[in-house]
Amino acid sequence: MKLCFATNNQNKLREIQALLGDRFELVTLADIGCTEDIPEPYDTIQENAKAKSSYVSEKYGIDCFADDSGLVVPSLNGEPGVHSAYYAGPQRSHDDNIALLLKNLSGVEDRNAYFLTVISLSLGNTYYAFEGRAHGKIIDEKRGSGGFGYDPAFVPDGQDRTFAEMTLAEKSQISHRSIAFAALIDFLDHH
Ligand code: ITT
Repeated sequence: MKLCFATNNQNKLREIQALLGDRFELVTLADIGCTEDIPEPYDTIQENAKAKSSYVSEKYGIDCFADDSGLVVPSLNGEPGVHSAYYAGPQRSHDDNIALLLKNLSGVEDRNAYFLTVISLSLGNTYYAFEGRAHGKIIDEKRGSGGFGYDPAFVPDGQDRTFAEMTLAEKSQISHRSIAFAALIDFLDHH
């Protein structure tokens, strides 16, 4: 089945490709000639995922799925949330974002956090949504060099290593993105 995965993020593409195997023929935004920035104007991860999939399916006439993710820290009123990629500014630096997160959490007792992934699937004229969450804690230092984003500061529940100290395969067994994509794949298998 041919589907567009609306992303330019190579980290995500690697993760999803590892999960999907060859069950689906994925084409990327570059493959369909979509080089413009897709607007993500909303205040929620859910709405932005849908905005991306609807933009691609309507403009390029192809079935498509788009994901949007973020780190939610309840003791920071849900921040960085929808702003995760550019929490510390438009330079979108993972190091700057983690530094700001650790600064904002210094002295804060409640270190609970979760990663949230929402996938919006546009199939024919219908939209479907799938969610995955990975709960854990933000530690007060960075550990590990794998992964991306906030991984070096996030220890998932039941683990003693950060996501950045795990291999891609280990992270993929428990990650928010894997859970959301498992739901997407299950849906597609039965559709
Ligand atoms: P797109 O171009 O595909 O939107 P992105 O980098 O904005 O790529 P996401 O929307 O999935 O990626 O995630 C937004 C931010 O949330 C991302 O830049 C990271 O800071 C953070 N994030 C998401 N998933 C993460 C993960 O698995 N590990 C660490 N940080 C993550």
